[in-house]
Amino acid sequence: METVNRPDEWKIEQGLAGAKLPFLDQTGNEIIAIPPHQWEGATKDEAAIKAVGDPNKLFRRELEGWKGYVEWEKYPEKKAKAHKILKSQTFPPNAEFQMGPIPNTNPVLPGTHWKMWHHAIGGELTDVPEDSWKTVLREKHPEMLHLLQFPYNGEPPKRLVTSKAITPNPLHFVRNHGGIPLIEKDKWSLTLDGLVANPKSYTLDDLMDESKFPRMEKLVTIQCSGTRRIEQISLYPGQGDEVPQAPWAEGAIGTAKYVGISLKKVIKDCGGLIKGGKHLELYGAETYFKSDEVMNYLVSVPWSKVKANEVILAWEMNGEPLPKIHGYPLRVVVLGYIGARSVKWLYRIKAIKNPTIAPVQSKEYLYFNQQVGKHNQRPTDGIQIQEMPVSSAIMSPWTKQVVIHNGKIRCKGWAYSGGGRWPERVELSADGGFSWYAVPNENLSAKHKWTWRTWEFDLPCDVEGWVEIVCRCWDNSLNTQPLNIRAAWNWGLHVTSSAHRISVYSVNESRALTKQRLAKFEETGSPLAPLTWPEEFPTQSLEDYKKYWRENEPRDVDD
Ligand SMILES: Nc1nc2c(c(=O)[nH]1)N[C@H]1C(S)=C(S)[C@@H](COP(=O)(O)O)O[C@H]1N2
Ligand SMILES: [Mo]
Repeated sequence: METVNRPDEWKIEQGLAGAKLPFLDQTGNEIIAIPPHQWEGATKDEAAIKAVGDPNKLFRRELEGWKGYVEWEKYPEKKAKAHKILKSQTFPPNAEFQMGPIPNTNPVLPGTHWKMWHHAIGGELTDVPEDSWKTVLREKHPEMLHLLQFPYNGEPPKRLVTSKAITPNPLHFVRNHGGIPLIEKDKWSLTLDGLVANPKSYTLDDLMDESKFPRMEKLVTIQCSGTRRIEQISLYPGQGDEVPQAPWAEGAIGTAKYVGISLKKVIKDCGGLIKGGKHLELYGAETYFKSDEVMNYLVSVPWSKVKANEVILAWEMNGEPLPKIHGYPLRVVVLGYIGARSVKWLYRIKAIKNPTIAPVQSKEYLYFNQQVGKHNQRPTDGIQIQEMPVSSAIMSPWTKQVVIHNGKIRCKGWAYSGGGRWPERVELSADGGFSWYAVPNENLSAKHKWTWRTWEFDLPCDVEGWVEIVCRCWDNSLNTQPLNIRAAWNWGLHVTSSAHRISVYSVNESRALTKQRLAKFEETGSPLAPLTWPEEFPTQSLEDYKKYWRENEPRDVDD
C-alpha cells in the first residue's frame, strides 16, 4: 500500500522508539527540529597510530604471572600513548538499550565497544575479551543471565537469586569494568604506599600470617548500586553508557562468607598514616576505559571506615579460594558500602589526602537530583554513593504473571540495608501499597549486621484480575523505601530503592465461579494460558443467559 509516512511513524509518535525522535528547539521564533545524530562510519588515522609504536612492546604484561595486567597509573607517558591511539580513530556508537526494545539474546549486550577498545590498544589487552568470557563459562552457573558479555556483567535468574540465604559462588552476580586478570597466587603481591610511615609489600603468605594479622570471617551482602536499574530505565531513560549503566534487574546482589584480614591492621603494620592521610586509594589490576583514556580500576574509601575494621582484604569466599571472576587472589570487601568500593584483583593501596579523583569515584556512582542530566550535569552536583539505603525486591511471582491461588499469593524475595543496618521488618501489599501485611519473623532468614534477609510470605489476596503487589522493608533505624520510582529517579539510574511493585493477574480459586470456570477449561482441554487468548467455549449457556433476563430487570428502564 502507498503511504507517505515512514513505517515506524506510529511507534515513534507513541514513544516506543524515543531514540529516533528529533529534539524540538523552541527558543527562537520558529520551532526547529534537531534530528538525532547519524553515525557516519569509522575513521582511522593509520599513520598516527603506527607512529605511536609497537603495542606488543608498549603495552606489555607488567609482571610475570599476571595475565591481562597492564600497569597504567605508574606510567603517564604510556597512558598518553594509549590515548593517542584511541583519539586517532572513531568507534561505533554505544548500543541503545534504553529507548528501544532490549534484544532477545543472552548475553543481552555484546559489549562491542569495549572489545574494540581492547583490540585497538592491542599488546597484552588483545586476548582479554576472549579470556574473560572463557572464565565466565568456567566459573559461573550455566543459568546466569549475561547482561553484558564484555566487560562481563551477569546476574542469576530470579528463581535462583534467593533460593539460598547464602549465595553459592557460581550464582553470585558479577560486575566488571574490564577484563578478568588471571593472576598466579605465588607471583602476586600487594604494595602499600603513599602517606604511610613505612611503605611495604606483602605476599599472600605474609597477609595470611596469623601471628601478625588476626583472621576475620564475615557474612556479607554485596550490592551494586545499579541493582533494579531496569525499573528506572523503563520509567524514564537516563545516562546510557553500557558499563556504568548496565541494565540490572533484582539480581545484582549476593551474600557470601568472606575470610581475610582487616585493612586497618595492615596500615598499622606500615606504621600508620602520616601527613594528613585520610583516604585509601584501592587499585584493581584490569584496564578501564573512560573518554578515550585508559587506567586501572581505582576507587577510594575513607580512613574512618577502615579504622572501624569495616574494610576487609579477603582471599576466601564461601570456603573456597576467591574465584578468578571475583578477584583472585585478593579483593577488598567494604562492609555496607556499594559494591564498587570492594575492589577485585587488588594490587596496590595508596594512602592519600582526599577521595581519589579517578573517574569511577569522581564521575560515576554519583547520585544526582532529578533535574540534573546530559544538558547540565557536573560531577560535583552528584553525591558520591557509599552506604546503600534500605531496599527490597520480590523474586516470585514475576510482573505480568498469572497466579492461580486459594486466596493467598505465595511471594518470595530479599530485603537489605547498607551501612550496618539490617532489615527489621518486611511488608507486602496486594492493593498497590494501601494496606500492608508484615512478613512474620519466622519467614525471614537470620538477622546479621552486614547481610540481606531472604523471605517468603503467603500474601492474602481476595481480589481477582490485575493487582499490584508491593514490597517494602523497614530497617533497624526505621528507615523505609520511597513508594514510587519517580521519587528517587536519577540521571545515573543508581540506587533504585523504591518499594518494589509488580503487576500480577490474580485468579482466586476459593471463589465458586472461578473454581467452576477452571474446571471447565480442564474439562474441555482448552488452554488457560496465555491470558489474552479468547476462551474457546461459551462462558454461559444460552438458557442461562435467557433465564437471567427473565428474572432480572431489563437493561433499559421506562421513565
Ligand atoms: N577491580 C575491580 N573491582 C571491582 C569492580 C571492577 O570492575 N573491577 N567492580 C565493582 C563493582 S561496581 C561491584 S558491584 C562489585 C561486584 O563484585 P562481584 O563481581 O564480586 O559480585 O565489584 C567491584 N569491584
Ligand atoms: Mo557496582
